[in-house]
Amino acid sequence: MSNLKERLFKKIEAHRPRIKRLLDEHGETVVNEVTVQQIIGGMRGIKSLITDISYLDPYEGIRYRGYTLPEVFEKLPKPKGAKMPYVEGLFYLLLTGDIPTEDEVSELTYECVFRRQLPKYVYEVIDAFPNNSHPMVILSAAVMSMQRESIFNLKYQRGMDKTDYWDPTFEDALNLMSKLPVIGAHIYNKLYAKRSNVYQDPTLDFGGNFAYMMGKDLPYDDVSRMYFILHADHESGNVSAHTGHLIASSLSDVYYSISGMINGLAGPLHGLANQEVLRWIQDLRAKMGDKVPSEAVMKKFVWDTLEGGQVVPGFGHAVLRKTDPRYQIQRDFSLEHFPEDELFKYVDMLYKVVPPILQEQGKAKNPWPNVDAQSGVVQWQYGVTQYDYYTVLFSIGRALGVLANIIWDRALGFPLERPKSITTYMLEQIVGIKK
Ligand code: HAX
Repeated sequence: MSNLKERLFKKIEAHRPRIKRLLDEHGETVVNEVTVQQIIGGMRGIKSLITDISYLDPYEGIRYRGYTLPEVFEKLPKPKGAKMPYVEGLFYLLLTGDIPTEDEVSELTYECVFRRQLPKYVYEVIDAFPNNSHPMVILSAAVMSMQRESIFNLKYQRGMDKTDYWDPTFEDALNLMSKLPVIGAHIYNKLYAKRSNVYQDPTLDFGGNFAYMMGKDLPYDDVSRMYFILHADHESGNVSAHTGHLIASSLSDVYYSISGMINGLAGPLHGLANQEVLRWIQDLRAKMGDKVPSEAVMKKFVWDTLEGGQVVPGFGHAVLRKTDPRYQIQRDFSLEHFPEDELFKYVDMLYKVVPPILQEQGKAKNPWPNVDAQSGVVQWQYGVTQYDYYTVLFSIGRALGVLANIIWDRALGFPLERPKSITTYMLEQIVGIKK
């Protein structure tokens, strides 16, 4: 058993009695009351999911296993010469809650290199798609095609004790997580770079090998590490994380779950917003020619968007009530590496003009930018200008958190998810509306 798996097993054994005690001694304790607004309004704010992998505070932003993002970037081990940490180290942290040592990350990285090899049929599935398919469709289908590889599914069919479910799920998760960057890079090379027979570099880590397969020079390796780590988790209630968890709760394996997660992320109100931001800015850029717009022009562009009944992509959030720290970290990176870039100047001006406009309009509860407002600009700067592709990158990152959660779901024996629905008439009766 690997060091990581051994440590994880100890943590699981220590955690199981905590869940049992909560259920046995406090199963009937009321945590929340639910309002009509919450039932109709997408279940906002109802405390009804449990995860220890990350927690989102509306004002502070995300913490992974108790660590803020700056702490995560500072504390996790980094490859030689890199400024950003190993993605594998982040996965170790998400799974165990412990910051791994250099040796522990090396062992996991080594383990993942062996699992990176993509079966030939997956390349064929990807290659079979027409070149005008959206990359998220191809990604979802490629993951789905690998379901036959599931060790969990095989062992389940043969019969397995419930307490052992986490073990083959861990194996599936490590296999899928290692292969996702290879799938992502192959989709990029097929659709945009038109490069075939791209090899991997087994001496490189998750982020380094991804940059290598994308054909991008340094520091795109660090950009990739930063990007995957920033997008890894945002507690359990967001659409992608919740979809992954929900599907897995029926004991579907991680291939079904992550394919579903990808489909949820592909919506413009969620992960696709990073693509939408770039598309939206390019519309204005096309009108402006080479010039950066004045503040007055930018304000009009924002108002026109709102008055056209559209949302301003990259702004607002269902939970956050301040500037997203994931935005801030990418902004700081941009300020350090390309402060004079024209596209960055657009984004920077939006940071200035959008919040007061959303406040004046008075609808959005959070007028501040989220992660997606800034992430496309960073990719663009390093040559990934095909913005349809950005949500694929988000997916590779998000899978890390969702996979870690699914392993823990299995370890703690969380049951099939099944909330209760009622009819409109029943709700009217509850509040006393008479027909
Ligand atoms: N532009 C215009 N209107 C906005 C807005 C924005 N950026 N953000 C919120 N609103 C509007 C909502 O559409 C809603 O309008 P209606 O009452 O007419 O339905 C109203 O303000 C109240 O919404 P809210 O409670 O503040 O926000 P929600 O929790 O309902 O929605 C969203 C959160 C992220 C979906 C929303 O802010 C939005 O659509 N933002 C733009 C798209 C975007 O950037 N999505 C990515 C979010 C981060 C993420 O998940 N990344 O993956």
